[in-house]
Amino acid sequence: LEMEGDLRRALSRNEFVPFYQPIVSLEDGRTVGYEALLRWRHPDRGLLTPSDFLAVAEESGCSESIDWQIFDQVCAQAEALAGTDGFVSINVSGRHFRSADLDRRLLDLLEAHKLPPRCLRIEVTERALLENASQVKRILDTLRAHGVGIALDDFGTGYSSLSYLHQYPIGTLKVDRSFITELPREGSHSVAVVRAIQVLADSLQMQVIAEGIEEESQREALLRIGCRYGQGFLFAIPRAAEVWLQREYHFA
Ligand code: G
Ligand code: G
Ligand code: MN
Ligand code: NA
Repeated sequence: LEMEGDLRRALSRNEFVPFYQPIVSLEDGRTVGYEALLRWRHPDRGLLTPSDFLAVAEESGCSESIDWQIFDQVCAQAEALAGTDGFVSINVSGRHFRSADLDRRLLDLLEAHKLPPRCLRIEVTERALLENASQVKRILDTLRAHGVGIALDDFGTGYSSLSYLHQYPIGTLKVDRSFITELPREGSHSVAVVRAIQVLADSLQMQVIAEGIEEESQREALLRIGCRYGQGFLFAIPRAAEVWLQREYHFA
């Protein structure tokens, strides 16, 4: 309850900011895009991550306001970060899809910032796709038709009914970090799962991004499987926009 008051105060003081984690080409370390990740610059407690406050924010009904504060800042920064052919992705939780006008609100925000839609990608979880499926599909179809990219987040962790994938305008599968962790062990369950996801994505002409890459051996295992993109502490932790705008990084 005390935190709830803090959250409202933080909203009014714009203490919620997006940090950005580079998404890189696994072959040469070139940055191809960024994932925006919510952070709270708390005046006393320092930099907080979603696990420190998101549950309370959701219970108290202010998580959507926090997200819109993030989306607004991302739309202001995304064109500079994206450059000529990159993108910035935002995490859009299932709750937002309960609003029938989510597509309109996001498109209005792009318009307000004069952000080219190709610069923006939205990450949706499998769970969000399955709740309220017809409304989610309509919203995603509209966004896609305007040029916004759609990625399926935490892929492989639950709900994977492969049959529904082609019904949505999904361009990217993000392989959940739990599969990357035990990747280097040849013959492991995870190698089989990631290989299967890659084959599926290739046949549906989707891009695959591996999440949570921490070791060089994982990068190598992914390249052997044919996965070309990833993100993780091996390359870079999430940092403020200014850091990435100062110079171009190559994480080879
Ligand atoms: O580093 P990390 O702790 O940033 O993120 C933890 C979780 O918070 C992830 O599951 C991620 O999807 C979620 N998350 C990151 N950014 C946002 C955001 O802007 N809004 C919401 N609702 N969740 C986010
Ligand atoms: O659920 P989602 O995929 O949106 O959240 C991404 C989360 O993964 C964020 O919390 C981010 O900080 C975290 N993350 C990014 N790279 C790594 C990594 O290499 N290792 C671990 N353990 N977490 C990571
Ligand atoms: Mn994500
Ligand atoms: Na994820």
